[in-house]
Amino acid sequence: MAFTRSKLVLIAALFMAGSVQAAEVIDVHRDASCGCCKDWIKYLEANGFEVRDHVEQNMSAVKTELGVAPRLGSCHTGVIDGKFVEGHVPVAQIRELQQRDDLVGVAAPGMPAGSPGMDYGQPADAYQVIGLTKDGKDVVLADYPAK
Ligand SMILES: [Cu+2]
Repeated sequence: MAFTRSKLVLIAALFMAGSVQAAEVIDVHRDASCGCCKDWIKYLEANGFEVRDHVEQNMSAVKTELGVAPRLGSCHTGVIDGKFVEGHVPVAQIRELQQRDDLVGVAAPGMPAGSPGMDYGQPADAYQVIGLTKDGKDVVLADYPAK
């Protein structure tokens, strides 16, 4: 009896550990008509995220509420672990954001061609991925060259 119960607990623990890994949730706020926003969502899903999609009437109000500095603005705004992910940010910098306590958000300002969800086979723009610190400073997390 005791053996059976501990076995069940072990199985439950393994199952929960597996499902936590498989379903890392990110909220994404976007305009209804935004095509590249949907392509970024597909990119996240292909990388193992569970996306909660929120169609918004007023994205600029959403960005203000989430603390996205206007200079960092793009189309959609994601939220993970209570921090913002603005625009077409690659997964590597979403991971870095999650690991850094000094950052409140990360952004790929504008809509750079060649960034995830903006890659339609055209020449890629050079772009930077910027972290926003708790005290309001921009730090460059990545520098992608033009291609
Ligand atoms: Cu976009």
